Amino acid sequence: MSEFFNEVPARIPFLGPDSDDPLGFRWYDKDRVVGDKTMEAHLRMAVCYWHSFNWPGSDVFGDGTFDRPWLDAGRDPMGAAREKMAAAFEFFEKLGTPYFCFHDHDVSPMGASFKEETANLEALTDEMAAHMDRTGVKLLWGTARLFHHPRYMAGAATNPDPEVFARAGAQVKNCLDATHRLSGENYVLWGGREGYETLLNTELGRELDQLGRFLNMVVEHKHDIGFEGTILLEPKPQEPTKHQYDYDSQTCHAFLQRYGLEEEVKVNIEVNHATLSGHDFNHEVAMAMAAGIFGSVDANRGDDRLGWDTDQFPNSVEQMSLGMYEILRGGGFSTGGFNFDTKLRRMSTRRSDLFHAHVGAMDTLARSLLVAHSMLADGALESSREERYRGWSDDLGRQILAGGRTLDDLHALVAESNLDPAPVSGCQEELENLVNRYIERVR
Ligand code: XUL
Ligand code: CO
Repeated sequence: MSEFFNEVPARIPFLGPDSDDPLGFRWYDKDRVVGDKTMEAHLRMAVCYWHSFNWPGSDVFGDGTFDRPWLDAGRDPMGAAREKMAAAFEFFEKLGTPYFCFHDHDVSPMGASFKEETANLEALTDEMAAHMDRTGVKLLWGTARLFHHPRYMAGAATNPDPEVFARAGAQVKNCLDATHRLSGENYVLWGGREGYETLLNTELGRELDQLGRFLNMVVEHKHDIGFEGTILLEPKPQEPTKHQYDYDSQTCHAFLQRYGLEEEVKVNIEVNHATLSGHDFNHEVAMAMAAGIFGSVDANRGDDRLGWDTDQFPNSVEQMSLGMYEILRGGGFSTGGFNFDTKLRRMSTRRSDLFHAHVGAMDTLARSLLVAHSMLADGALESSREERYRGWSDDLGRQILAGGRTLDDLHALVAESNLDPAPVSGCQEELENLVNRYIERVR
């Protein structure tokens, strides 16, 4: 079989931190045991089909710049889809990520009718299954593209027209069935157009009810077909829609509770979406962990001065170590993992640039795992955090939380003993220095 990435060796090797080889891993040593698991099992990394194979490098001002022959105009859609699939699996195998993720229409042409769309996906799902068997690469999650076709311009589940809702439901059934057939470990819903542009034409409460019903139908179907993966919402505050309902982890949690889904659905947190919502990545992870809805991560980064989703490859060990710390502290991934929802810059036009980008990103996550694991194992942050909240284990704290004290009680207590607790340092700079020490010393 002719190779697409023929300038890259059959497998990216692990060469260690002193290596200068740009196509060797310096930190990602998949079999290295960190705590109770290998790096591969901790990180569960996935390549995304869409930006890496189904995006030509276009932007709103210009055409595609990348060498992706299967995206050329005039190609037979099924033939082009097969060529793309062969290149994608060659890439996954050479890179050595255990997983990939896809949208229905990344792998399968839309066709002229719904019947054709369904048949295309069924045929290409069988072919994906064969590639997966051959290479051992697994599916982290599937998702339906409910935001691309003009019919979804005013939303899919939140559309004012129930026929659009029905079309979206049928599309999700196809994609969830395909994900199940491929033993996908999760199914994701990113509501890119589940929101509004202007309140002047929008019934916000009604749209939320529609979205709640849609998600319940997805969960009902999951149980009907025996899909055991996790259903995940992917929070994002805006872009493409001005306001999106799945704003951030905390908003998603309230939504899930309101529609009775908090035990059924978790979140797929994307780093760049976190920053767009005005939060740090580690905040989003910690909030989801606290609510019991942490599921998976779309690993990428934004740009400090650009207010949109730049989807760059993660390269900050500090940012990812802080997020990783919250993930490990909460017990790590179960069905989730790190999916590289990442785009090359438009000028990165060599075929090998896709490898350089992923190798750097995988090394960033591997090194961050080592940093986070040793910070947690040494307990340095945990012991000062425990000390900070120590009062809550004493009588007063326990009684307050158990509901055994009223405001009258507190008034009497404070008046009686003239309670006037002294402020205690939060030691923030000392703790920040401690994190930097771990980053400097990791090996
Ligand atoms: C968009 C985004 C999507 C989802 C899948 O910002 O992150 O790629 O991850 O639909
Ligand atoms: Co994403």
